[in-house]
Amino acid sequence: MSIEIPAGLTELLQSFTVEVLRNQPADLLEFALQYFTRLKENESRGGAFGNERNSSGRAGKAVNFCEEAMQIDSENGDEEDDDDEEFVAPVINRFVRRASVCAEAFNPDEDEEDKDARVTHPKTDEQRRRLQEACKDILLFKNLDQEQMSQVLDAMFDKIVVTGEHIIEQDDDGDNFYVIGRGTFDIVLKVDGTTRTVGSYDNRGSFGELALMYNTPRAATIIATSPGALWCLDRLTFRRLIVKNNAKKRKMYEAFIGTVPLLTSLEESERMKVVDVLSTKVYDSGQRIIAQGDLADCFYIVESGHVRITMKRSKSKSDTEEEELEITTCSRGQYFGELALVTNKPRAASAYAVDNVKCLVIDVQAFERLLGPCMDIMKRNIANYEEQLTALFASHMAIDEQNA
Ligand code: 1OR
Ligand code: 1OR
Repeated sequence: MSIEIPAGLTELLQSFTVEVLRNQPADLLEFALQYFTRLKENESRGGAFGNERNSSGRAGKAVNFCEEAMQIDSENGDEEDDDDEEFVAPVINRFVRRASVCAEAFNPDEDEEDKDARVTHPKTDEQRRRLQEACKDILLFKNLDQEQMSQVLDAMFDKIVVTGEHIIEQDDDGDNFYVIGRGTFDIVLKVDGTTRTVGSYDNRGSFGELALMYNTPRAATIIATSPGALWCLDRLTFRRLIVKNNAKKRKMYEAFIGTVPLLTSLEESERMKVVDVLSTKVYDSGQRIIAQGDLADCFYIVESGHVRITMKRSKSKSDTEEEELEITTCSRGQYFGELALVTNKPRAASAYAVDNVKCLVIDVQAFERLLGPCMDIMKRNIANYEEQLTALFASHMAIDEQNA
């Protein structure tokens, strides 16, 4: 005897299960009641089942289950007009890690704010101050306007971690984006069965953006190597604010990034990933951008203006007094600040804004992750620096001797 499975049962249970995993409701029965009531309401409005999308096997937005990976720059205009049918989960507990999730529906061109989607975790003044301090150098937040930034700060919640704790496990689905409040963390990569530590964070920075931005499994494992504290931003808020901003950023920088000589060896899609992680910084004429001898954590491309690179050297062989020699100037499309990241040494030179300067800034982890294909060009230039350094110092020495 064969038992016939009613049409739609699998999809119905699947979508419900996804919503349960997504929301981790405290009262499952109550959640189920609300979920199926909303579903029925949608159906009577023609929104849920029996529509073209679902009959073709693709989940519709009306029940908010497993959407296909979002193309940030895609032409997903077909989803624009069914917003009022979107299912809003009744119970949301964002402190709970979700076991497995699928991509939330999101249209970056949508200007309409979904006020119901806002999440607020109350904080004391002291907590908010610490959070602001932790977030002030996070590149992904730099392009947000004041209102967006304040929504991000409202939505963040803290998490205390212990030594050895795995914050993120490679290949898992993404739940949160993390900003480091304090503590040290290793970045561990598993490739072909071998596990190795490829980098670390030391009391600053952020991680966990990739899975949320591109709907991919976690690209690395992050392990706490000391007791620490993290600020977490839930997936939905991250996508609503950061990914939306990235769509705008892509439009803004697409043309310029295509003209940067260093990046010509990257595919178009790789260049767009660079745009996703970059932030911009402006400097007034005379302002120092890099100080020789400092530890390095980012890389710069000049978008406008001129940057003077200088190097210190002793005034004479016996003298302890130093002077700054101008060694080169970078202009639009040129880069600097790669040397310390490639050699893992302190900054070899200083950089100053000559006029009003705007730079694209990329942090060290994104530099390592995305600019591998450009490494040959950079290494060739670094070999040139060494030759030029010897020549420059020799010529100054000759001038000094003539003057003596
Ligand atoms: P995620 O959501 O994929 C793991 O979760 C996180 O580790 C990832 O986001 C990044 O925020 C962070 N490769 C992959 N992920 C990295 C890397 C990385 N560095 C930090 N993450 N690197 C390339 C290794 C070949 C750079 C290592 C320094
Ligand atoms: P960084 O991370 O060390 C300072 O920070 C940056 O100045 C450095 O990376 C380079 O991007 C940039 N020698 C050393 N650094 C240089 C040089 C340079 N030119 C630019 N930078 N030269 C040799 C010294 C005479 C090149 C002279 C043309």
